[in-house]
Amino acid sequence: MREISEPQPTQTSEISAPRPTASTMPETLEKIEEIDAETPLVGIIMGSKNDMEKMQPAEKALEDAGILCEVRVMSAHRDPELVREYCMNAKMRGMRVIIAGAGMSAALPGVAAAHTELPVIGVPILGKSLGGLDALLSAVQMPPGIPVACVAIDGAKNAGILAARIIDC
Ligand code: RP5
Repeated sequence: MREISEPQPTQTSEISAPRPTASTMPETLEKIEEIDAETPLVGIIMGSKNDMEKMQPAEKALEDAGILCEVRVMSAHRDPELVREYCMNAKMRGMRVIIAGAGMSAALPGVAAAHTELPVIGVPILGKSLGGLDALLSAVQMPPGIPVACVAIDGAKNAGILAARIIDC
């Protein structure tokens, strides 16, 4: 019959206290926390600086919800390369949602959605003619597979609230 022996001591003498690694060093942790705290979760983009006032309620809604966002002007027609680059990098930068506002032939929400896997919320902006229907249809009539969630004409506030809800899910 085999005897049950006392558990053999392991080589504890060679095991020393864990050394601080990059991930446990207080100053590194501090830096990581700083980076996290400064990463915008929502990118608010718009086709013209003239859209700024109409898009402001989105920023305000996110601010009220305690969600960090960044605001950028870039036109799908005038700065296509910038839009492409911004949207392609958004997810990698830690963003969760893009809000895209534009008026007239509002290509920006759709072009944004074409270049990111993030949810894109389109805000059609009322222009000088057609009662904003031009922008509404441009944002809403997306081909299958490239979704844009579209709020009302000049509905930036709802876009901000919706983005906050998506992030809280
Ligand atoms: C769109 O054309 C912009 O989003 C803006 O709403 C509209 C007019 O642009 P601006 O002439 O005011 O720059 O691209």
